[in-house]
Amino acid sequence: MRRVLCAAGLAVVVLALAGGMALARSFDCGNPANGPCRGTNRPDEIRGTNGSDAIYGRDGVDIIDGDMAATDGANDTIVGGDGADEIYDALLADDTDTIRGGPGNDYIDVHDGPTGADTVDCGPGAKDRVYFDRGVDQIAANCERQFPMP
Ligand SMILES: [Ca+2]
Ligand SMILES: [Ca+2]
Ligand SMILES: [Ca+2]
Ligand SMILES: [Ca+2]
Repeated sequence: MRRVLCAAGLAVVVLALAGGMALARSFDCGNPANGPCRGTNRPDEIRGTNGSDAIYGRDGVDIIDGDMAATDGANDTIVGGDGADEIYDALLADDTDTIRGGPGNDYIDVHDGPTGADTVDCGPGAKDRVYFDRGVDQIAANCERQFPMP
């Protein structure tokens, strides 16, 4: 009996290790008309569509790209959630995007052209970085490292 319990305990440990080492989930968002595009509580790689996406990375260090094409022109809302996320909405789209980094030191890029005033709120974090269009995009003071681009 003792040996059986021991084997069961080992199996639980192996499963827990496998779960912790799971790779990031990588996926494309579906039709935005079907509702928001949500990641998992682990690291995700999420790609938006040519339409107007609402993307939530949730927990984990996520990589999120709101645009698929340089001629997008649709307005995205992206929320990184917890974790040091990388958020891109910068494919020369000239659209008006709303980005919220959430907790963690996020990297946010909304440098996409002279029209379309993007709004960025980096949320908690001591070293949030944002690259943006100088004099066009609205960047909150909680983005500690601001890089205005010409
Ligand atoms: Ca996630
Ligand atoms: Ca996240
Ligand atoms: Ca911009
Ligand atoms: Ca942040």
